[in-house]
Amino acid sequence: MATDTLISAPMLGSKTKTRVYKNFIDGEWVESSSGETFENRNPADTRDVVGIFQKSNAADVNAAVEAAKQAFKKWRLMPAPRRAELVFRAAEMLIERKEDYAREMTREMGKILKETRGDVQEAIDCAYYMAGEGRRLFGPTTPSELPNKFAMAVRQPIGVCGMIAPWNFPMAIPSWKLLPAIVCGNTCVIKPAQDTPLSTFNLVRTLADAGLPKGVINVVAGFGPDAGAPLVEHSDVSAISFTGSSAVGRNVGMTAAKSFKHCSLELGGKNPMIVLDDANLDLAVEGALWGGFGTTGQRCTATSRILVQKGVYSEFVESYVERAQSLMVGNGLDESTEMGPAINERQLTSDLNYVEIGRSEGAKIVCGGNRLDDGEYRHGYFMQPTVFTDVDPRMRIAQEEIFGPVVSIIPCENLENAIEIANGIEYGLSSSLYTKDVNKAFAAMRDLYAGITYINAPTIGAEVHLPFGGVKATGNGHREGGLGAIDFYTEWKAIYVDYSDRLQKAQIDRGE
Ligand code: UN1
Repeated sequence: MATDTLISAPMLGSKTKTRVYKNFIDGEWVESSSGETFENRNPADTRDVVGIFQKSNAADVNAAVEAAKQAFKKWRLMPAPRRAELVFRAAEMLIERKEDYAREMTREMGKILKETRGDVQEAIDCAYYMAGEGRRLFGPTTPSELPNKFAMAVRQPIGVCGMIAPWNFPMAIPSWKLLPAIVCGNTCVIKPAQDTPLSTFNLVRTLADAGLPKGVINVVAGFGPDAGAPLVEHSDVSAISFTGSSAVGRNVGMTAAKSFKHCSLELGGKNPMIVLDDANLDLAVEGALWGGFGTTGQRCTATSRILVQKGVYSEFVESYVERAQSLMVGNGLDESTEMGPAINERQLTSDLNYVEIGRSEGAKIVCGGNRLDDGEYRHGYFMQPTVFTDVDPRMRIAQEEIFGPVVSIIPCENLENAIEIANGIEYGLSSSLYTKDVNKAFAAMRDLYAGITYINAPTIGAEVHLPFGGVKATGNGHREGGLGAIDFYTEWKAIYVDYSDRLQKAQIDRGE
């Protein structure tokens, strides 16, 4: 099956070939109905065109949903363990393709190779985990209140699921959505982020190579208003899973509500790390660097606020800044690079704008703050790792999700004060505490109002078999990962089997 074609395009100053990737609908690779396409460029070097993708619209989405609707008729009847075997096979194939896919992901997304290998690994982990779920999908059997009557609840698939994925985890997050959905017997239409469609294509191509029947997963590339909105509005789509900003998530949720679609929203974060006086300070500094500048700060779970107790404040700031200043920024394909570029010009402009906001609010900038645009940097969206200190928790840089390498350090008095600051934001995704005091750790585990809490580890690093998601403006009560995903992609059906051979009336026939 031909999955893509090559065309000649100017790249890196010479005539080289650029791949054209088509949409994947009903098992075929097809062009957008409008014939329009868009380019996917490398954010570390915008001369590098990673691929050309289809600019899809409502007609393409309609075709994809129709294919998924037809495929659902058979797929829902395939035994779940058989569906899961296919996902297991895909996991094995992803292991073989891991390095190639990681390199392509670094080219399209910018994050460093170590991290893109981790991103593919997360899809592999998810595939193994969900493959196992295919032999569970447990539901309860429970006694009936009536004699000679059997009661149980079974999980049933929902139908066609629409997915809108973000660019920061271009294979892992699509895997969190697609794999539980198909193991549960649903069929899917996914719109990858316009900045990173290739990694979703690589995941779906692998599933197709592992034997996925046509129409079970369909991919339409494109932009939110043209391709995402028609998916959310489509009357044949029964569930929507969206990861992105809280502003867009609110609209997705409101639109989905009109047709009573199941809707899972995974939105913003402003994740605090608390460092107490008794913490292992070296460990906290290393964790805060990884949490703050890993993925160039472009994780929903990024450690964007560090709340440091006064007794260790100066010492922490000094060594954190020293380490942040020496981080190697550059092209993620170079193994020595520690931090890659921003995803695109708009994100970089927004990051730099937050630097100005922080300055104008009176926070002290102690590291970075500038765009890097000389030499090799001039073709990409690079900026320095940036640290603000003496940040007041009410400042915008301490309240709003920046999604870039800009970290705010906030002094705090004690654990109680730190937890109050940590919780004093509109989001509630991840949180972390560094301490050696087990009593304080348990109090924080109880009192940090967030979907995830780490002790002596930064705010990033979630594993696929645990619930992932958050409270307040971070989401709408659903979880990805673990059993939360199985819950989202199934409907409960209660089944009663009466073998008494007479009419028994629940709540009425009590044998009294
Ligand atoms: C995200 O933060 O956008 O927990 C997803 C982590 C990764 C997934 C992050 N496993 O850091």
